Amino acid sequence: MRLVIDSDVGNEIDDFYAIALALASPDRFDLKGISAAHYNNSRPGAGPGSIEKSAELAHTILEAAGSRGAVKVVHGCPPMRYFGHPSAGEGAEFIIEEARAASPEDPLWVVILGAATSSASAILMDPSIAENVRFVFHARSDFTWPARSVQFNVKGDIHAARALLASRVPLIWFDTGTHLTIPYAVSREVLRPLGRLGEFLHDFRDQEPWFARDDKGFFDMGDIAYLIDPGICREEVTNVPRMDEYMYFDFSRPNGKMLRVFDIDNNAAWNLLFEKLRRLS
Ligand SMILES: [Ca+2]
Repeated sequence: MRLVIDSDVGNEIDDFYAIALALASPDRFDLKGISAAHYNNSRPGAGPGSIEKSAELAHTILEAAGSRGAVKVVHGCPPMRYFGHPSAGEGAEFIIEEARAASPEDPLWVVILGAATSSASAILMDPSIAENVRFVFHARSDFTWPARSVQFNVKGDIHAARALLASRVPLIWFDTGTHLTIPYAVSREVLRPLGRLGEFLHDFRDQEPWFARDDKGFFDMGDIAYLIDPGICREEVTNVPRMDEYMYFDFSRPNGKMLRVFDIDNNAAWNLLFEKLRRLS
């Protein structure tokens, strides 16, 4: 399947695991590129420099996978300022270009693992791409669903998340909480020996103490694992809510239906990663 990953990879370790799983699955994905997304928190590199930071780390994981140059990295768009108005930039243009090259029978899947700015801007700039595109939005909010979202990616660009929910693009709301974890000792024993990429993924846990914790969630890997084997997740069909500027959902005027993925089998997801890396190494 045609795939673009829209990722704030500069922010977190789990985006690395998601991108690695996609890179290790050429039998499943035709990875067209990575759009480097902004993020905003108190971590170094956040804010105005975050798009550049995400782009830099996207190149780092491509290098570790031996795919540098083979997969395009584009700079995502800065946060939207007004609801309904796109934020122009390379990320949106790239998604439009790839969507135009796709078709309803062979659509472009865009997996959004950070704020949804580039993806939402693409659909606002050219609504005609809607039938050629599918969005998977990592919008984890399992404690507050269906009342509201309090999720980092949603908060990162509320205008953009609202635009996704209001669009005609088929949407998967990916909401599996903190289920994906792997103890440090297990990733050292099982993941690290799996080639250069496995070694990189494990060793990156040493960059920050909380990456190395046994209960660290590797949230974003779930979205890619789901696209490889939906059978390892549980999902439901739900109405698409509107969302207000305070991130509260409103189901009174639904915008069609969407899939909400709300559970993932932890061991099955890790085994998928190990199996793919084993084949590469
Ligand atoms: Ca992310």
